[in-house]
Amino acid sequence: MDSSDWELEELEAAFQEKVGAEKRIEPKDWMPDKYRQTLIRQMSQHAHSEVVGMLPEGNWLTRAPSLKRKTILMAKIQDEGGHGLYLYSATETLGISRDEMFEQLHSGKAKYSSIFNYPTLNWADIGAIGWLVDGAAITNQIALCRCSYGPYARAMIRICKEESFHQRQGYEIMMTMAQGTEEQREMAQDALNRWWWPTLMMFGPNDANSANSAQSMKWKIKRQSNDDLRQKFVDATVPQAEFLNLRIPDDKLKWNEERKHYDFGEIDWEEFKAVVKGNGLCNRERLQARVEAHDGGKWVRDAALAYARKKESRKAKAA
Ligand code: BYC
Repeated sequence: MDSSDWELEELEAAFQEKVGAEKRIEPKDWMPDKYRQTLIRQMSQHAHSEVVGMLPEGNWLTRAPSLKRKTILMAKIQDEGGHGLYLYSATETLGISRDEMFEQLHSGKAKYSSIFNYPTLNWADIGAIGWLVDGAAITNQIALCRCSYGPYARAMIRICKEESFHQRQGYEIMMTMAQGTEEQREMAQDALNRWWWPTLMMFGPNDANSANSAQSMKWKIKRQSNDDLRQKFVDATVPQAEFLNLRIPDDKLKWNEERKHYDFGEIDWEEFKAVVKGNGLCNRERLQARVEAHDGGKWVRDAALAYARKKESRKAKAA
């Protein structure tokens, strides 16, 4: 072992001690390369999920059932775009450029949440996304508010506040439909049937198969395991479904008095893997929409850059 190895070991030990003492890591602090890479991976994927996540809901903007519903949905979608922007900015503090992140998304190298590869077929799907998808996102993101990396943790605090409004608006749509006509109730049930299992997949593979969890927990990037968060979500959501008088599509779902948790059935991991690999119902459509939006926006970026350069050169001349 030469002196640089010693030095690295000492730096790593000091880093782990700092993390263990619940001190936040900030962009200019020393960090192990793998910590940086893990954060870039997770945070950029999270940012992409927010931005791709605008697409399934955008599908219903022109067909929202009232002006009130349309304005609420528009505000929610804009919030998701904003979340993407905070997260891209927070990820840039780790030394990757936004262009590189977009390149990774557009080439299919970077992942985004599997959930956004499912279609939104009826208006109740917008309720189900708010209730279930945002509900699952909050469950996961509350834990991330205590992430060891400062910029990520701070972004999460604001995002969680906005997500909780999204979750409530989704639940309110479900309640309206569940208490509406028989046809509306059936639409709400149909949406729950289609979104339940994909929502459970959002939390990622079971702990035993989660490649990144052990190290991410040690570094306090992740504070709770995939399975613990999934269980938390199920426990919180079952009574909400009961209140709506809707049935969760799982015959194995049952309260376990001993564990004080709901038992639930096995996720179809083959479906999860297929969706993550790019073979879900909407993967191609989603990526194509993002690439077209990026290409179509080039003139706006060029114009903004030309304006900024002109302003700079005027300033320099005046000085
Ligand atoms: N989909 O070792 P694991 C929102 C990948 S959007 C796709 O457990 P990790 C909203 C995982 O990346 C909120 N891929 O990974 C927006 C890994 O592959 P790589 C989205 C998944 O990172 C609009 C591999 O599987 N939230 O709120 O320790 C409208 C092994 O997994 C998925 C976030 O992004 C998946 N579901 O844990 C409405 C939260 N699950 O990267 C709402 C931030 C796993 O090694 N992310 N994979 O090639 C996280 O908390 C963690 O990354 C995860 C996975 C819990 C998702």
